[in-house]
Amino acid sequence: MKSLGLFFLLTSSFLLSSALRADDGYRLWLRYDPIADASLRTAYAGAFSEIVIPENARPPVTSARDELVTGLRGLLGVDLPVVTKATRDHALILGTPRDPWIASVISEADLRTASVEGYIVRRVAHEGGHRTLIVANREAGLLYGAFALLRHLQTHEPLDGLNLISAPKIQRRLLNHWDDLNRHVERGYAGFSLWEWFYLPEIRDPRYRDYARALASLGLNGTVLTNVNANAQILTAPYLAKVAALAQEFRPWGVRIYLTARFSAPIEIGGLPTADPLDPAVAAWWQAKVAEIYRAIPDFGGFLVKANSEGQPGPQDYGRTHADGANMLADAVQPFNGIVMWRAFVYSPDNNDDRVKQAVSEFGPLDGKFRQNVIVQIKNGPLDFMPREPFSPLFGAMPNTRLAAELQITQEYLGQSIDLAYLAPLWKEVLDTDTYARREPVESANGKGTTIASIVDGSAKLQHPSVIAGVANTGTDRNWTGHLLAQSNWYAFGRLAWDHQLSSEQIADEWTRQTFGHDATVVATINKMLLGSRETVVNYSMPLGLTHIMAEGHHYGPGPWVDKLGRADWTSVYYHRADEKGLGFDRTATGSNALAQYAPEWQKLWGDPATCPENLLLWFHHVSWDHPMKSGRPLWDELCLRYQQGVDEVRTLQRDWASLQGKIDAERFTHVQQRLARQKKEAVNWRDACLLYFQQFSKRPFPAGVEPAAHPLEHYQQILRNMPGHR
Ligand code: BDP
Repeated sequence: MKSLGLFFLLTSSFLLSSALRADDGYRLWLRYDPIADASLRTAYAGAFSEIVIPENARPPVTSARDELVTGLRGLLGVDLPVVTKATRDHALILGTPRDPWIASVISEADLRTASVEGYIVRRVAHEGGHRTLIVANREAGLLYGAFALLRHLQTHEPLDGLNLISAPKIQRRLLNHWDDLNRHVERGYAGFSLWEWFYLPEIRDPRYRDYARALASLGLNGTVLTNVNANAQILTAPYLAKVAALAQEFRPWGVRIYLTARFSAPIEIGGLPTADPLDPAVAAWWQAKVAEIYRAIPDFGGFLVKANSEGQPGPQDYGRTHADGANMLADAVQPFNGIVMWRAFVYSPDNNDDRVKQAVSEFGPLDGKFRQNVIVQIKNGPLDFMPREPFSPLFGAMPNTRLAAELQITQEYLGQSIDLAYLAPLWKEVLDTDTYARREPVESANGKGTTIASIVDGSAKLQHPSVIAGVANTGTDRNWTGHLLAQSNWYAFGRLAWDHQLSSEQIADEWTRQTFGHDATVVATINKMLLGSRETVVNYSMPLGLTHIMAEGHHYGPGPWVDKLGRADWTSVYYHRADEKGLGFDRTATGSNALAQYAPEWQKLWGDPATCPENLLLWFHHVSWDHPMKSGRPLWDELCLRYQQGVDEVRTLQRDWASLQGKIDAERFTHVQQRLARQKKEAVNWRDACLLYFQQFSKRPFPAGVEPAAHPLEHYQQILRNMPGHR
């Protein structure tokens, strides 16, 4: 009895200590630690006896095999033999309908649903026992199916009745890295660039493989390696050899490489006197360059281009249009099935109109003028990845053009790698929004149901290729994303890129379980923290539709006083327009009339301060400090209380996290705890700085319930001025 007791004591303390082992977060959501629930582990283990793969399997099928072997060994403690013919009951079989037995058990309808890249993961009865099948029409689907099965096990879902059928809704699911060739990451907060250009092509960090695995686990199938503020050197032969080495590392995981193209490259590295897209010598230079790229990287995906935006060169330098520039590049990559993603993030130096209108004014008239392999890539909002913006009206303004959504995973304006902001709710808010955009050819009197997601995935317009891009939050930090919990944003972007109908809740729950295990309190607490976190950041930084009032340059912390910069629309005062009468930017007909760029349904709702949702009120309206809010309070009081609410919510986040002490390994616990403490400090800074600043105009006292600022306004202006800026 005694020894049995000791045995239990030892095993349970072993399990406990292994669950709480220090963890640096490197493994992301692909941890594959032993399933702690012994009966579940035994049940799962009994369900798999061997892994069957097609004969002469090549990557990515061999990658799927390796991942399954590793994953099942870790989770279940079993070492499964890999064979090419099923020899026993409970085989796990990877196959395509080219195998007649697979074709006989999977219906054509299911195969159609699985489409080009999707999968069917199903448990079927077979000769009195069971088999688990991972079936796909093409090899990449087997890889995604393998990851789907591992996710199923890692989230402790039942095997009985297992039947997952899934296909990506968007064809090109890409990360965009804003990585410079000197390894600085623009707006990167997780260390240096992962790409070791100096060491490549010979020396290849094993991390490249783990990066590609992580992408594949989410179904991401491409990556743009370089910054949109591009450097032409990447297109020179020595760099292309390095890019080819990375392509070799990523290819087994179904990840294709794309590059940014600097429009003036023909001058800078080609020795031409011009980069005019209509000059035949320029077009010929690009054609030769593209042929050279495809010789080195046969599955090269294409180019991403930022042109005539924030000082970048572009076709307008030669009096040509965005379409002229994009089409010239598109013609060069077309013979290789390449694409050009042409960014619509433009606001011209000589245009004094409201900045948020400028993309529509520049791109709207070009609708229908782009080649079929050009995709115009649009940020979710018309300004710039703010904590909250309305959707970009450009999504509704180009019915005859392929449009991609660009989302920002890195938290440039949401507290970088210090603040917690789970972004799935922000992205869902955009993707699920109905643009009411009229379709071409007009299918119905109004365009009801034309959501951003349906435009991006091509279903609204039946236009392909479809593209979604996320500006990456990865870097050389051991945990990849700087803030450990920001891994959830990489995860969420990938999952939504695959299936934008997944809910923020489901994605959070999957991520939490795979990253932190299954303790009910841990899961419920972290899910709750994630789900409310974006709104919390909005509350203490830019509530009620305020926007772009952050500190200049590094964009961290408050700066509502920022004025007098190189251009008016880089300042804060341009956006908040605080004066003695009130606050906010009038974008109705009495103001900039940016509202007119939206469908009538939106104009009606947003155009009237009485119906405009309060979370966008100050985006569309300049309202008086006494404007009555839904709560019955005047605007000033409501504003103050929102900032206070943001601070209070961060305190709740701290308390929630503190309640998990002892339930999470000390390393990860402390990592998050420290960041939340810093976030609390920053939230207080935001509240105090913004309220003291706006109080100069409102001339009203803080309402009851708002804590007094500890310092005068100058103090906050000073600390932020002296901030070292982010690395
Ligand atoms: C802004 C960033 C800047 C980027 C620019 C862009 O501050 O670093 O270069 O967007 O997207 O958000 O081109």
